[in-house]
Amino acid sequence: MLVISFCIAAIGQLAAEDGSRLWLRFQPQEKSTLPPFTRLRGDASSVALKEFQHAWQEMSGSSLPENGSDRTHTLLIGTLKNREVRKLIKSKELQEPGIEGYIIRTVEQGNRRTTVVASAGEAGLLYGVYHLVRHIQTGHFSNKVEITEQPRYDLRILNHWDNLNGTVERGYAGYSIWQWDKLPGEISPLYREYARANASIGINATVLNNVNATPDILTKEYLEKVKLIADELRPFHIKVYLSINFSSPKELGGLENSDPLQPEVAQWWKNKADEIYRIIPDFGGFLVKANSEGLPGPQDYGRTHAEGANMLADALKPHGGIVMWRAFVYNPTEEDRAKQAYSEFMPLDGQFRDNVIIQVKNGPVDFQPREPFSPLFGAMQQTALMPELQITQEYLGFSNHLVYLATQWKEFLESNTHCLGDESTVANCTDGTLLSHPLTAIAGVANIGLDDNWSGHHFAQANWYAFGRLAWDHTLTAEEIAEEWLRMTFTNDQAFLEPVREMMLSSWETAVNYMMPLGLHHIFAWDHHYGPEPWCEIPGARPDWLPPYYHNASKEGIGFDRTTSGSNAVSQYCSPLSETYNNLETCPEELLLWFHHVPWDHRMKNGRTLWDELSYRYDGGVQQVRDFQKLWDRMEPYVDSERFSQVQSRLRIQSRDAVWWKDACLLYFQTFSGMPIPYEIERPVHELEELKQIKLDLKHHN
Ligand code: BDP
Repeated sequence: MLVISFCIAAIGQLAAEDGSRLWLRFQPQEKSTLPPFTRLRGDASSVALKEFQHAWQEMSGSSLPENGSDRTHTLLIGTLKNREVRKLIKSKELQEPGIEGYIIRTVEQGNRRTTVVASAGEAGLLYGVYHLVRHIQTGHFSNKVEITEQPRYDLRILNHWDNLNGTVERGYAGYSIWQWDKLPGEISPLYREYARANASIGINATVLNNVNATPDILTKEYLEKVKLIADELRPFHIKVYLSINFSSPKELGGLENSDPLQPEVAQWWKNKADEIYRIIPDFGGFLVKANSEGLPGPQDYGRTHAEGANMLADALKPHGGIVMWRAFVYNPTEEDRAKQAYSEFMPLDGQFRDNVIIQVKNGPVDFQPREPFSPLFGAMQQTALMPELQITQEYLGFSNHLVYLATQWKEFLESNTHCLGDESTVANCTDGTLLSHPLTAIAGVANIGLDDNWSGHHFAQANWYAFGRLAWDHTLTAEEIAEEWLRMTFTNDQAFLEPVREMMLSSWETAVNYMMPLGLHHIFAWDHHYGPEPWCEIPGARPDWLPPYYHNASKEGIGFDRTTSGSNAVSQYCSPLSETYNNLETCPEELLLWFHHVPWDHRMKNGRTLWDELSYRYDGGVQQVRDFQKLWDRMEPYVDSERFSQVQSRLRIQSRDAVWWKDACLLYFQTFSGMPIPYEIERPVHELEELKQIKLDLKHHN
C-alpha cells in the first residue's frame, strides 16, 4: 500500500480521497521527518497509547516496539498512576493542568532521551497524544519539547440538530449519523470514528438530538439506544446530553400539564432523571429550547425561564447533571427582536441554580453572516453563560460555499463587552477568567452528516475542526488553526499552504460582502435561508421573519435604527460601547446598518456614498470568489483529483450564487436609492423580476 501511494505521488497523481478520514489522515512520512523514537512505554491498554500506535503505524509503516530494548529515544505515555511518569514529572506539577490537561516534555538522561506525554487523567493523556501526533503530521515535532496545555472551557460541546427520523435540521451533509432505526441491533462503526475525530480536537461532549425536540427521545426505547451510542463515545471521553421537550410530562407521562411548579411535574422529571442515570450513569444533562419559536415552556403556565430551568436542574443535581437553557427567545411583539433575549433574561440574573448554564447565540438575532455580539455577554454576571456558535452554514451558503468560520468566531470571542473593564472580551467573560461560576462551556451546532466527507464541503470540515480548537484554546489565531488543518487535511507543501490559507482567511469577509455587507442582516429567502429575497413579503407571516423588517429600505435610506431614537437596542451594551454604536460617526462601518438607518448619500470614511460603498462591497465579494476559483485551479498538482474537482465544482456554484446575491440586492435596493450602480463595477447580468421568480424547493427540515 505504502509503496503504491509513493509511486503514484512520484508520477504526479495523488490517490483519490473522499475526505472520510478528515484531518486524521496520518500520511506516510519519510523516515527523516519522523521523530527518532526507538521504543514505546506506557499502559498498553490505554486508548491514548493505542491511538498513538495506530497513527504511528500509518505514518511509519510499522508499529513502534513496545518495551523494546533500544532506549535511545523512548516515548512514554502515561498518567499519574504510572511509576515511570512520576519519576520524570512531579505529581504536583502534573496535577496543575487538571485531568484534561497534559504535559509533553523531553527529558535527557545521559545519551538517552525520553519524550513524556503525561496527564493527571486519561482524557488529558488522550489529548496529549493527539497533540503529539498533530505535531508530527504538521512537521512540527522537535526533539526538545516542553508543552503544558489545559482547556479554556470545561465543556466543549457539539449540538446536533438531528431528528429521530434521520433528517437533520439545517444539515447540509446528508442524513443524521445517528441511525436510530438500526439501533439497538446495529451499531455503526461511524460512532467510534466520530468520537475519535472529536477527541482529537478536544471536544468532550455532544447533544445527540435537535433542540426542537420531540418527547419521544425520553422513552425507554430511545434511552436504551442513547446508551449504546454513549458506550461507543465513552472511551474517547465524550459525554452524551439530550435536548428535551418541556412538555414531556404531559405528552409522555400523561400528566395534566407540564407546569414546573406542580409537584407531580417536578416528580416526573426526578423519576425520569433517575431512570436515565440508571441506564447511562455518566449522562451529561439536558439542553432546553423553551418558549421559543412555538415550543412549549414554563411561560405557558405563567412561570419564568428560571423556574423552568431550576426544576429540571433539581432533578439532575443528585446525579451531577446540568441544564443548558437557551436564551434564543423572541416573541412576535413590537419590541425589536434583537433586544428580546436580553429583556427576558437580564431580570432573571442570579435566580438560576448553579447547575444551570444559559446558552446564548453569538449574536442577538440569529447566526447572521455578521452580527455584533449578544449584549447578554458581559452584562449577565450572576449566572453562568455559554456561547453557542453555528458550525453548520445555515446562513452562509450551506455546504456549497467555502466559508472558513474561525475568523468570525475570533471576532466574536475577542469583542470587548466593556462590562468588566478593558479586558472584558466575550471570551474572558465566559471562560472563567473574569467571572467565577462552577462550569464554563461553549457549544457549536454541528455540520456533520452521513456524507462520505462528513460535512458536505471538504472545507466545511475546517469549521468543525476550528470549533474544537478554539473551544480548547480561544487564543489560537484563525490563521494558526487554518494552517494546522490544511497541513493535516491536504499537504505540508508551502506552495499550497500559503495561498489556500489566505483564501480561507478572507472567505468569511468575502461571503459577508456578497450577501450582507455593512451590517445588513436577515435578507434571506423565506424558510430555507439559501439565497437572497430582500423583497420577501408573505401575507400573514410574522414580520420579524421577513427581510423588510430588518433592512427597512426606503427612498430615504436603509438599515435598522437601533439607536436611542430608534429601538434603543444600543442601550443594552455597556458604556462606552453603547455610545460608540449609537453615534453614526463612531459606529464601526461593518455594523453600520445593524444600528442605523442611513441615507443613501451618507459619506463613508473612504469618501464614497453609502450606495456606492454598498455596490463596491457586493462587487468585491463577487470578484473575490472568482479569485478563489483561479487560485484553486492552480492548486491542482497538490490535491488528489477527487477532492480537487469537488471543491472546484462547489466554487463554481459559489461564484454563480455570489452574482445572484449581488444582482438581487443591488437591483432591489436601487428601486429605493434611485442611484446608478458605479460605472466601474461589473454590470448586473440578471433582471430583478427574473430573480424574484426563483423559488428553490429546499426542505426546511433537511
Ligand atoms: C434558527 C434556525 C432554526 C432553529 C433555531 C434555533 O433557522 O431551524 O431551530 O435557529 O436555534 O436559526 O432554535
